[in-house]
Amino acid sequence: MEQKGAPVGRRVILGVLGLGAAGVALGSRVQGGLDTVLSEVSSKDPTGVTGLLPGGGGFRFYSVSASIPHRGESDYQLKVSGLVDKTATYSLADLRALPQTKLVRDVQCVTGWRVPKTPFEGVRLSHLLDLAGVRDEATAVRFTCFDGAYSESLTLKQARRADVIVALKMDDKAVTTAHGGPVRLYVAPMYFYKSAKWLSGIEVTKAVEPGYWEHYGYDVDAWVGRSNGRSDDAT
Ligand SMILES: Nc1nc2c(c(=O)[nH]1)N[C@H]1C(S)=C(S)[C@@H](COP(=O)(O)O)O[C@H]1N2
Ligand SMILES: [Mo]
Repeated sequence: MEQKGAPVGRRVILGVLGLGAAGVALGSRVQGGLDTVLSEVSSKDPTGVTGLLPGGGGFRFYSVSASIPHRGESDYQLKVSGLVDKTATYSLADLRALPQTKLVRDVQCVTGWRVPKTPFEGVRLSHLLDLAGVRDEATAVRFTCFDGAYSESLTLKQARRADVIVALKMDDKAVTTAHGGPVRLYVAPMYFYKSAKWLSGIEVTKAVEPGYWEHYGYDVDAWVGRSNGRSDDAT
């Protein structure tokens, strides 16, 4: 898939990047544009990427990387590091063995689409932070992804909320590769761009570092209905 898939992947990335930068200003018109890009890709797709594209449940597929990474049972690792007493590395089995929390909320993308009542299940981020022992000088958490490109961040206070989880399940099954599996972040009260897919690193830091889309103008504090120019409660 690497060879044949490259042009398809590049078209997706160009579409998403271009639209993403314009997305703040154009809102739902932009989403129409993205749908067009995606359906063009799927109609020409010889590689099987089609199966990963939307069609199920109203979700749009997003990746800023040209190829879709895959990691599974044998090679997935989540590292918790930075300003902590104990750096830790978790396998999928390790994460499954920790207490699981289920949240059922509406998923809201900043470009306008929404998927109502979507179940996510996994380990509370606060639990992983407690296990690591956060040092006094820390104020924020940075998330990195094994796509090698995306990053996100939260203040420590946001990260410790009960509705922020490291998700192993979405829609009551293992998070698919397309949706950022095997492990993605899920930040329920914020726009979906905070929910980093293909999560591989949780780093406790001194200060918030703006994430990928935040360099293109999206708000770092991405509360649904109260950020990115909205004052309504759109949830
Ligand atoms: N690693 C990574 N995470 C990401 C993104 C991305 O491009 N790469 N896109 C974000 C955006 S803008 C959205 S709307 C959601 C989309 O998730 P989905 O593909 O499961 O619908 O993932 C977020 N997390
Ligand atoms: Mo998004």
